[in-house]
Formats: sequence, structure tokens, C-alpha cells
Amino acid sequence: MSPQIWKTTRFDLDLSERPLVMGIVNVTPDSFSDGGQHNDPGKAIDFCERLLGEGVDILDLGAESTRPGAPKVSAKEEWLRLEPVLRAALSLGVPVSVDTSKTEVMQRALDLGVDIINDVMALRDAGAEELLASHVAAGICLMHMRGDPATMQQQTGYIDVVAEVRDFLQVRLDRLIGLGVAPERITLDPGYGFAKTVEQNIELQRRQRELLDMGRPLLVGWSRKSTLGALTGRAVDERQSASVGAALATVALGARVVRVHDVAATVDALKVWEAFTRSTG
Ligand code: HH2
Repeated sequence: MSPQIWKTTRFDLDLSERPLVMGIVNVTPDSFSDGGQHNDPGKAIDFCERLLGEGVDILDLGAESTRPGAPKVSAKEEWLRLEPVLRAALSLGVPVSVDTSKTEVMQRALDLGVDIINDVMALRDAGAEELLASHVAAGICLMHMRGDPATMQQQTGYIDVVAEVRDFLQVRLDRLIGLGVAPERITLDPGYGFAKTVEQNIELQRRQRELLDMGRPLLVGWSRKSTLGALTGRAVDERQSASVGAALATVALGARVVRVHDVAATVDALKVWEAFTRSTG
């Protein structure tokens, strides 16, 4: 595979060597699967350290839930939750990303030296694109969603979900490149579970390779999502096996970064998958 580098503030991540595991740290009271588990800064920092021991490649800190219908949180509140955890995480020697859609929170995180901005709104907040363009190095993940988490599940009318996700991401990518952002800083995410029905999520995953011709690596989040519940009949806290299966399948279909809650299980599964599928030539 030709080298695919994801440039971030402090690290150039090589995505051609092996798929990377991004561990989810939700510093929220209400995230759909782990809300309230790490919303005390001390607990969240302990959890970051635990994920490091489990082999995580990137820590993704989020302080606002994006589950369907989630209430909006002010930038002040979001930053209050995030700051102590982000400061500690940045000292752990691994790349740290912040999962936020607010320009103000992005600015503060960039000021502290965050490596990656992961935005489920693909930098649609006012000033977000310009902010990232004015930063020399931060990595960026652009995700597909229609509307916002409060309204997205009312916006699932697509003629061709894959083509429409692809067109959206291409427009967002071209805009950033037009503003002077190096393409090597950008990954793209189909946004499984965001403004999509179960059937649309499955079709998008089956045809995921059609997104690869945009030339940027895919970052994918399937962990514990409701489509996996629909496929298995499992409640949200019983979806670890389904999530690991989804991580392997999405890597087999071209993803290079998987965003997961269950880091240890995913790291082990990917080690085996890699060993069995690595080309020896
Ligand atoms: N999914 C969630 C949040 N952020 N970011 C990217 N790039 N891709 C995703 O699929 C994605 C994401 C939702 O999961 P989670 O963080 O566990 O839940 P909540 O938003 O309720 O905190």
C-alpha cells in the first residue's frame, strides 16, 4: 500500500502500516453508551491512562453528546468539562483529538496544542474552516451528517446514500484545501448512525470503498451504535462483539482508523486480522 500519512499537530501518523485505534473518552453525563462514566475529570484521566495500557493509538475526548436528539451544551460548559482532561491527556505521549463542533472550543483546544479536531459537523460552525486553515498543522476529521444531532434522524431521505455522502465529503474537503489546508491533514468519515436509517448505514458500509477515490483515509465509528443493536438484538451495553466485528469489517472495506469504546478487544482483533491478511510479497 502506498504510504498514507495523517499529519497532526505533534505526530505524523502512518496509516499504511496498520489500521489505528482511536479510543473514545466521553466526558459527558449523557453519551448514548457510556454517559456519566467518566464525567469527573479524575475518572476521565484514569480512563485515558487505562486506554494507553490497552494499546490505543489516539485518544478522542468529547464533552457534548451527539446521540440522536441530544440537547446542545454551551461552549462554556463544554470547555469546562474538557479542559482538565485535555491538559492531562496531552502529557501522555499519544495523539489527542477533541470531538467538537464549536469553533470556540476548537480554538481553545488548539491553543493548548491538541493534535486533531474531530468534527461530526465537518467544520460547518461559523469560522471553523478559517480557524483550521490558519493553524499550521492540526489534523482534521470531517464527518458526514445532515442537520445536527437534534434533527438528523428526520433527514434520512436519500436517492443514493453513498453518492450523497461522497458528494458532501468532497465539497467539505475541497473547501478546506481551497483555504490552504494540506490534504495530508484530513481524514474523512461516512458518519455511520448520523442522519441514516439502519438500511442506509448497511448499504453505505457495503459500498464504503466508493469513498476511497477522494484520496483521503477513512476514519470510521461503528462502536455500540444502534444499527449493531438492530443486527444483533443486543442492548447498548452488550454490543462489544458486534462492535469488534464491525471494526474488522470496516477495515477490510478500506477504513484506516476505527473509533471505538472497547479498545483492548479491538486492538487484539486487529492484531490477528493484520497477521492473517498482511501481504508477504
Ligand atoms: N460518533 C459519535 C461521536 N463522534 N466522530 C466521528 N468522527 N465518527 C463517529 O462515528 C462519531 C464521532 C457518537 O458516539 P459516542 O461518542 O460514543 O456517543 P455520544 O455522541 O453520545 O457521546
